[in-house]
Amino acid sequence: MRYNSLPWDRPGRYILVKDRETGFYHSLSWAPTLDRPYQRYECAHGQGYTRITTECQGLKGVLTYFVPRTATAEVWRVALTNTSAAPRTLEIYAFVELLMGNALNDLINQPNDKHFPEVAFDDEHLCLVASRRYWVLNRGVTVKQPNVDWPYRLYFTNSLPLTGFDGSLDAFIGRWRSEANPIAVTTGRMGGTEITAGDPIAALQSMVTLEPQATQEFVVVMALAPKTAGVPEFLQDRGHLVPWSDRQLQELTAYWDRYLRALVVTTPDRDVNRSLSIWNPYQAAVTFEMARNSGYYHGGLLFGTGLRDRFQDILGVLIAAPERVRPRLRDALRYQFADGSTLHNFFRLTGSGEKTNHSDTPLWIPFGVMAYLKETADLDFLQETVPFYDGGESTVGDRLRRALDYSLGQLGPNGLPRIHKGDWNDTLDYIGPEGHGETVWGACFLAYILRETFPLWAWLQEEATLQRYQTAYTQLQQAVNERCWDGEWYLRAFRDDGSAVGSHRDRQGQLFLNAQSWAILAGIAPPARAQQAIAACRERLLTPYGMQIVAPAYREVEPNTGLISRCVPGKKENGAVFNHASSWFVLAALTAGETELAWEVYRRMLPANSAQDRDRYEVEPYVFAEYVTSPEHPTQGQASHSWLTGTAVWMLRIGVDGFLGLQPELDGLRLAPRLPAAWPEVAVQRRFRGKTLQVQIRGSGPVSAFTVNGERVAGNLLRVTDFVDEVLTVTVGP
Ligand code: IFM
Repeated sequence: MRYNSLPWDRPGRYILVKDRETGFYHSLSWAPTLDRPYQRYECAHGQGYTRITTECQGLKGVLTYFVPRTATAEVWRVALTNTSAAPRTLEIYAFVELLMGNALNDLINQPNDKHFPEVAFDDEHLCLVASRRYWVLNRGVTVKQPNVDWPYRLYFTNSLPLTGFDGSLDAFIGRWRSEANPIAVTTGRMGGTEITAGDPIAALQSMVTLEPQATQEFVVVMALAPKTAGVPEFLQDRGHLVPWSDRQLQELTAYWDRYLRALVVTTPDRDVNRSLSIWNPYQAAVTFEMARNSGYYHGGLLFGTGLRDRFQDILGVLIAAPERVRPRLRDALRYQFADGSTLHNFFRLTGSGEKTNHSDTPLWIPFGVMAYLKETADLDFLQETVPFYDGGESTVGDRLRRALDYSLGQLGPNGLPRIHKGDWNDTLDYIGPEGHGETVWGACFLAYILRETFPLWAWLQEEATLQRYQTAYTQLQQAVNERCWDGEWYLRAFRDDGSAVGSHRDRQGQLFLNAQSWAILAGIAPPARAQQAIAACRERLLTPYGMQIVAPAYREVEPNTGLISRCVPGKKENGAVFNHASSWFVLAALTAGETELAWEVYRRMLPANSAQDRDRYEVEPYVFAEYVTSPEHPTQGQASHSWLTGTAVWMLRIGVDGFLGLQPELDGLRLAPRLPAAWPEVAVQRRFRGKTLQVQIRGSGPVSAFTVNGERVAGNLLRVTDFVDEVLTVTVGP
């Protein structure tokens, strides 16, 4: 498969079906034979699979694509039905183009990269086998290359009897043709090509005869295995591939059903239920597993995996799969230096990465570890030893302190963290190149993280540490309130020369959302200022899709602010509805007691609402996208960077911890619902520390008592360890 394959709506993975008598052929997934007279096209996405149903010229195809949980393979499961009145003799072509190379090289030096792929037919196992003899591993443009081959083989087969194959793109497509009319399909003659250089594909031909109303089931499998392992076991017996694939699909579906049972939310709002119980946890899990890898939006070669993203992504799987988080945290902690600083991003294949000095990155360590501890109470984790990136090792508990101390050591002239290369907002990257510029958001974030850890130091009885961090918190609070209040809202930053960013005095970039949200979330903003800041945001930043990240957007470049001002107004960090930031505002509004406003913004952000105009929205309308273009740009409502966004985990947790108020703490689950008026009653099933909680919540407001399996408990903290039952029925409210 070609990286960012061009043209983009040619996804490959085609099954072309040709009527032998008429010579007419079409693809079971529509593309690339877009001009054929289809009577039906339907594409359904489920948890772990995509199913495309087409009807064309008396043939119905149901094509299900999925990746099994336990086999390194991609499966195309097909049911082909003859819906016409006459018997049909059909040629079936399964086709995929293989990249088999280094994505960057493929773009800039394909002729060279073309010397190393090989595709051959395995007569014994009846499959095409592809590999390459030389693996370009560099990330940049260099002639220095390691002397290694690609250690895998790719296998491609069809469960139907095979009548022909091709491994060469040129041979299969032919001259002056395209995927929509390959010469091999048009003539019905496969070339039987094997290649040792050139453009690799895997194409297989089969024949079937179908009586009227008869259905042929078959499966195409593309599998990957280390060269040392040989042909995967499930390919050894092609006769069993169909039942094997059905079992795999059942297991996959069962896996997701199990996974999603960890959280089932029932509110009066169908979109919320569908989001919190299905698509939002699913997106969060996919983000945790895959979305940070290279793909259309994310140049894996360029960015690798971001450390701050890594520590946020865990939030999304903690409820359903906390056991997957501990190893993930351990792994990510390897990118911390002994002085507490961190790489900003890393590359899993090479273990290398970049130290960019974004001011916030180290702080996501205590953020992530605290989230894990609060969910699991697995305090032993703090004693585990993890290596530093620059040699030596120390315990996880120590790593938290180092990250905090490093960040506290970075305070600048106003007592705020120096921004260096940027903060969470990557595009505020030229505010402090000389090392003097400071971040107001960063100060709030640091204060928030410090406060997050207070219960831990108290729990561990580390009085001195607790006091030290409490003092630091108070100092940050003072600095922000004394120096960063602009009259109606908080400033965003100070440049190297001391000038402010995010002031009403500016012509553009006056009001930044994050500084307001986090001043509230950190408990820094006194109530009156919190209300003023919220009012300003509501007045200037609220759009039909959520909150704009900044307004007015930059229309003139400000070299001493950064790339934000080079982004087009209304998109990306320059004034889009940047969903990640918008979600933080929802939490801030909730925290400030503005439940109805929080709900209104949350509701607008749900893909079911923001993606109502599908053709304008353009990306998958069932997951959150990084941003939706704001009214500051003519294409308002257009979204980008679907899947790949921290929004997913925050919207999930704001829904569950925020509105429903099920908040993990070290000693239990705090019950603090903040239901909007439209939800008089809700029910939640949530897994927590090995138990299943079935929570019924009626009404909102402070909880002074609740019942567990009919027993009254005073206060609002559910200590699950106080109960022996595995299922706890919890009732909150009258
Ligand atoms: O915070 C970043 C994130 O890490 C990557 N995407 C953009 C965000 C805002 O700049």
